[in-house]
Formats: sequence, C-alpha cells, structure tokens
Amino acid sequence: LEMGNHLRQSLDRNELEIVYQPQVDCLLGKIIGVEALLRWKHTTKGYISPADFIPLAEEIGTIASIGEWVLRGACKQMKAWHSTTVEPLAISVNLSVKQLNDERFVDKVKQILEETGLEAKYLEMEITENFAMQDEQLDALSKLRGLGIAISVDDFGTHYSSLSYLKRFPVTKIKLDQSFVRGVQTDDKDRAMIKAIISVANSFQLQIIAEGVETEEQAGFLVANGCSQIQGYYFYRPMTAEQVLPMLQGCL
Ligand code: G
Ligand code: G
Ligand code: MN
Ligand code: NA
Repeated sequence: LEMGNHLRQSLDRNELEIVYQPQVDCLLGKIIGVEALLRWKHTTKGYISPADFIPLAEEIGTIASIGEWVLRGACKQMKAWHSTTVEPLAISVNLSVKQLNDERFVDKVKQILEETGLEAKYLEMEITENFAMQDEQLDALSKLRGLGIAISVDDFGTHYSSLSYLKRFPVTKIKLDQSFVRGVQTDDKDRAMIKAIISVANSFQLQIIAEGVETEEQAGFLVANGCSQIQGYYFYRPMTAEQVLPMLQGCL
C-alpha cells in the first residue's frame, strides 16, 4: 500500500528516469536503434526494476500516466538526437497491455508524435505476446501500425501462446529472448530454439533481434545463424541520455 502511494507520487517527485540501450547490427557494424528502459529511483529503497513496479502500476491504475511519460520522454529524446546524429535512428518503447486496452491510447500516441515532432517510422513499440496478442488488442495494434509505428514482440518464445497470431497481427519484429541466448555455449536445446525462431522470423519476413547478448561467442553464433541484430551488455549496457549521445554520434 505504501509502495503504491510512493509510486503514485513518483512522477511528481521526479523519481522516474529513462535509460537507453543501443542496438547493433553486426553485419552493418553500427548502431541501428535504441531501447528506452524505465527506472524508478526510490527515495529510500534505491533503484527499483520495472519488472517489480510495472505490475503494481497496472494494479493501482497509474500505468497510463507512467506509460505516457515514458513515451513522451523517449520520443522527445530521439527527436533531439536526430538533429545531432549522422543517420536518424528508431526508439523502441515497452508497452503494458493495459495501455493498449485503454481506448484513448492511440489518440494519445498521435498527440505525442505531433507534440514531439518525431516521425512515426522512428518509433517502435514492444509488447509481450502472452496477453497482448489477443483479439482485444488487434484493433489498437493495427491502428498503431497504420500510423507507421513498428511493432515488435518482446521475450519471443517464452510464453504459452500459439504462433498463429503472427498470421493476423501487424508484427514487424521478433525479439529473441535472453533466456535462449544464455544457453548458446552450454545447451543444445537453446541453440535449436534460436535456429527455429530465426527460421520463423525469416518465413514470416519479420526482422529479428537477439536480447541479452553478453559474450563474443553468443554474438558469433547468432550472426552465423542469420541474426545480425544484437542487443546486450556485450556491446552496450543501458545508459543515461548523456552517456549514450557520443555513441550515437559514432565516437565509440
Ligand atoms: O531494464 P530491465 O531489465 O530492468 O527491465 C525489466 C522489465 O521491465 C523488462 O521486461 C522490460 O521490458 C520492462 N520495462 C522496461 N521499461 C519499461 C517501460 O517503460 N514500460 C513497461 N511497460 N515495461 C518496461
Ligand atoms: O523484457 P525486455 O527485453 O524489455 O527487458 C530487457 C531487459 O534486459 C532490461 O531490463 C535490460 O536492462 C536487460 N538487459 C539488456 N541487456 C542485457 C544483457 O546483456 N544481459 C542481461 N542479463 N540483461 C540485459
Ligand atoms: Mn523490451
Ligand atoms: Na525481453
């Protein structure tokens, strides 16, 4: 209860911040995008992971305002970066299914794009497949895709969902979950899963990016098997906007 009250006040108290993790294409040899990741700097408990407070935010109904804050901040930041980088990059923002289910959400997104001046093609929304790929969300996702926003499936392959949603949903990219990447050097089955998921992406003509890549061996295996887009500590950790700027400008 007390935690919930704190969370309600976190926006006003400036306790939320966004960190940015660059994504790399190993064949192109450059940064191709950036994921925005939310952080809560709690006054007494220190940094709290979104994995721990997003469920609470959903429960107490603050997810709409927190989600909107993240989206606006991330779009604004990427628009600012566009004026200083050689090539414009896309920003990827995580969505809660509760945001998609809010009938005002799509209009809010349009408003934020207009307000920040970021073109829709430079925005990507990440959703997890388990709850967000139901009929209830199809309309909102189709409208977002219709605006030109890219839609990626986060944590792909880890939930109990049927693959058939890929036929009907306007997905543009699959994010290969880090749990599979962990086992690249030790587990035949993880390697088999990775190859199978890359094959699914190719068959559906979807882009694919691997998450949680921490070693050269993991990156090497992924690239050798057709997944050249990589996100993970091996290249970059999530960083503040100030820290990430020189990397986007190519001064690696
Ligand atoms: O960055 P970290 O590993 O702490 O993220 C933990 C989880 O929180 C991940 O599943 C990530 O997708 C999710 N997450 C990070 N930022 C946001 C956000 O702004 N909104 C939502 N809904 N989830 C987020
Ligand atoms: O569910 P989602 O993919 O949005 O969550 C991404 C989470 O993974 C973020 O919390 C981010 O901090 C974390 N992350 C990013 N790269 C790595 C990595 O190389 N290793 C590990 N363990 N976590 C990572
Ligand atoms: Mn994500
Ligand atoms: Na993930």
